[in-house]
Amino acid sequence: MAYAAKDITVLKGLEPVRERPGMYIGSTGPSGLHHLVYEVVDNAVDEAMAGYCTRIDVTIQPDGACTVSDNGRGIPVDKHPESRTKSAAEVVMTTLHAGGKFGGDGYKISGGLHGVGVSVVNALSSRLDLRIQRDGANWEMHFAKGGRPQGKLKKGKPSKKTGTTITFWPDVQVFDDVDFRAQTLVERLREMAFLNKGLEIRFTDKRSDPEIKHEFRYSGGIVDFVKHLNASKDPLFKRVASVTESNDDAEVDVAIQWNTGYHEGLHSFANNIATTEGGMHEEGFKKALTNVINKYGRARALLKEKDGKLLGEDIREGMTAIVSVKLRDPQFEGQTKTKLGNTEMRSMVEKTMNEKFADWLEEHPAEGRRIIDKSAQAAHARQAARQARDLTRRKSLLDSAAMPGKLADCVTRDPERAEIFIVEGDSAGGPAKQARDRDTQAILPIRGKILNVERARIDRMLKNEEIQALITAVGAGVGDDFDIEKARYHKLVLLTDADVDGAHIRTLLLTFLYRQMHPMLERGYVYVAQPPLYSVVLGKDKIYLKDDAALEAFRAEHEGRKLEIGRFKGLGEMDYGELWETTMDPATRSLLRVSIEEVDALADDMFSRLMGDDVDARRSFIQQNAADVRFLDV
Ligand code: 0RA
Repeated sequence: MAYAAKDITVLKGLEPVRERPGMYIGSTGPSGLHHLVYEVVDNAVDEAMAGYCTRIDVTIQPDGACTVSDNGRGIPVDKHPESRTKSAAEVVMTTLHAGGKFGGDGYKISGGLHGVGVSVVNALSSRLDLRIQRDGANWEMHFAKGGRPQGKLKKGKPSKKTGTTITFWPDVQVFDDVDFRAQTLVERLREMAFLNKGLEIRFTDKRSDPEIKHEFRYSGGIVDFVKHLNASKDPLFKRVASVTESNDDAEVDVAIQWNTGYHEGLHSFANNIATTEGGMHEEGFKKALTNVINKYGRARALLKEKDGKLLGEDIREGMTAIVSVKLRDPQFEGQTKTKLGNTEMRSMVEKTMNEKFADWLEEHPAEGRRIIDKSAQAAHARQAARQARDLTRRKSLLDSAAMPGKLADCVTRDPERAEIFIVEGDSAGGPAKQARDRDTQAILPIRGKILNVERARIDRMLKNEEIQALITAVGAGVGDDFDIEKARYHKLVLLTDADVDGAHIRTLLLTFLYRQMHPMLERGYVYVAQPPLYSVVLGKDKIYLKDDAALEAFRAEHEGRKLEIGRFKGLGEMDYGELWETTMDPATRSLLRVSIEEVDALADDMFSRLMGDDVDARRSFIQQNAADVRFLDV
């Protein structure tokens, strides 16, 4: 294969990209593949931010190519000053980092992962078609594998419009897989539209019949973003607080709302890139938010001197906020280069918030009061949790002598072999203690009394004697202090009745474990036992069936035969032999491992409904989900 001399220089220009794609786009997996699209879109967004582009179209073609079209100024088509033979467009498409050099005084602040430019997309494609509308005409240029120009930029028919259209075919020799995932692109494009108020972004996937189409345009920008994030939640008030500031060097945009939940949803961006590791803009935001809320609470006498200061974490509980900054020369730091390092953004965000969010509160006293109330509640819960934690910690200092009286501990001290059964009700605790294998199985009975904790706020759960016994038995602390390496058991088995009360107590315990002993779930140490619901006597044999479905199947199998069916109303009705055989004997039992994803997905909903005031919603939620959670069978 012989290249023309002029192509060789071009190939040299893009050669490093072909050699080490990961350096430029992160990876050659799905993330790198989608990055190609973002790279071209970012260039179009730059045009929008400079005030020249109002619409971007992204289309996945039936053959898998991607087209990105915009109505910006168009890539310059005149001869490039440094190379008299090449058009500026050719240089942009075939030289690394060429893009920015033409911007001049343009506000070039968007930019992909490394701000690498469209030439990288060209380098990693097997073909690329470029169409430009500019200087009164249509222009075209084509590139083959690796960004090799096929001829020069050609002038075509007249055009009154301006813009750039790039179609590229990702190279199968570079990427593990060249199938774009529509959902991935749609989510990023929607985010881009939120972050760039008024910009119209359209997406079409022509691979499917019918085509998938989306159109995003948000006149409210990040205010709409916050509304979108809170759509499935229960907002504390309708309004979204919005604070903005801009000067010649940078722009700050903040939108905040609170919901009745407990999750902190702070999302920050720098130049449209999600800064998941935070950075200076986040620091400035948090510091000012804490300061403004405390001052406001004091000034309005909503907070008492004796209550002490609200902490940032109290204020941010249930908050959904977007902090978006745009600046000329962003410094991305951290493990994944998603932490903003520019110190000037800390002071700019802090100052903006201190002034303008304080103004917002003055203008919205009803909202202000609700924020303070909610934060004060969170502070109260935090203090109660701390007290409970100190209490259990002091108890556990005394080691095994301090183990709760109700605990029938196992003999082994090897956590790998040790199991703890959390058993509902004293009546079942007895048989379980008799049935167990003393060497490896510990029993901790928990009385139904915990059910009376109607609003099972975590702080109240921590005060509960039964819960304290559980914490002490597990021996690894709670919350932020929880140390999984200290856990005394690597199997924690919830053993509850198969009725609504049992489901309730199970949900409460899972809630507690999720919040206060999360690593137990992460490691897969939490299980649900499956005591049978029915026993059937068939001749000399007694058979146990776990639920209605199993009973129906059994009936069908033994049609015509006389079956003596018994139903266990609760664990207490089983004798210890039955309990051992059906539920506890490792050789015959079937345990369900609780999957973290399942609890994760439930968590938000679970907390807001379980912890909320709506008793009916809470009751129906427990009934639906406690029985419904699909645990993994092991
Ligand atoms: C170089 C210089 C200018 C714009 C662009 C590149 C540009 C690149 C892309 C990629 C996709 N869409 C694009 N739109 C524009 C500035 C042009 C000027 O100063 O007139």
